[in-house]
Amino acid sequence: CKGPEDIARTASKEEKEVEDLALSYADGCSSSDNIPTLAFPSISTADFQFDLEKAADIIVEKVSEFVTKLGNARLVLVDLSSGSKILSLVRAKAKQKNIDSDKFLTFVGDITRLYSKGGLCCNVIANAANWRLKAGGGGVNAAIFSAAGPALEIATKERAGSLTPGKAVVVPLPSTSPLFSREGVTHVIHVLGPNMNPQRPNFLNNDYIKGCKVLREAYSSLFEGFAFIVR
Ligand code: AR6
Repeated sequence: CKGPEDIARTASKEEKEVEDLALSYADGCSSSDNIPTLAFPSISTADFQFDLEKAADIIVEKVSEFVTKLGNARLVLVDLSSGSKILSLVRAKAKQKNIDSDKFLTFVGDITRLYSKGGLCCNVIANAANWRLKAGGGGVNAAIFSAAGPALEIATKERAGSLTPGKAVVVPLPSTSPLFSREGVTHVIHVLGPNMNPQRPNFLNNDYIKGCKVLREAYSSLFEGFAFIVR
């Protein structure tokens, strides 16, 4: 039968073990691979229903513009399934443009599990956010806020209350977040892309002149935010 002191001792031993484990994950990630890396989803192409061909052209255009400005840093486009149409379109277009495959890659996996499930170290991840910067709602936004825990909601509120389409906000992730301790993520960059879904705010009603302009701005804001962290 354990007395209160024994219980307290056990609890603090367990806490210490959890802390050590967290540190060893973060260390494992940073020591095995310390190349600054941004993992990003394809902005606007699922819930926001943006045309995939047009989005792929813009991703490749913006990646090729920024990849040379980022020193040794890497950009990684992520999607959940190996059958992802956007990943295959972007891969083909990046090959045509001869983009350096050490600096830009595509990766199949959950953006919240890149290190623990895929062995890929990414110190920064991007979120396809909503204009209120609210947790939930589905897609990658729900996955990131849920995996990061309340620490991300608090840190986000400290930085911004809302976003306009085409803009991004860089949020440093507190070390208490499981995304930090387990995956080695130090920053989340929320990005708001153009919306072609009539059920969502800021609906562009198929105006692809405006939509493409906003999507270009969104990727520029995202990559500039990452360049700022890396510098
Ligand atoms: N890991 C990697 N990629 C993912 C994940 C994940 N866990 N989940 C989704 N994707 P979407 P949008 C891919 O719909 O079109 C939200 O509700 C997905 O396959 O998340 O910009 C927000 O609150 C697709 O390729 O973002 C906004 O209201 C990409 O991420 C709205 O949806 C983007 O899909 C934003 O819509």
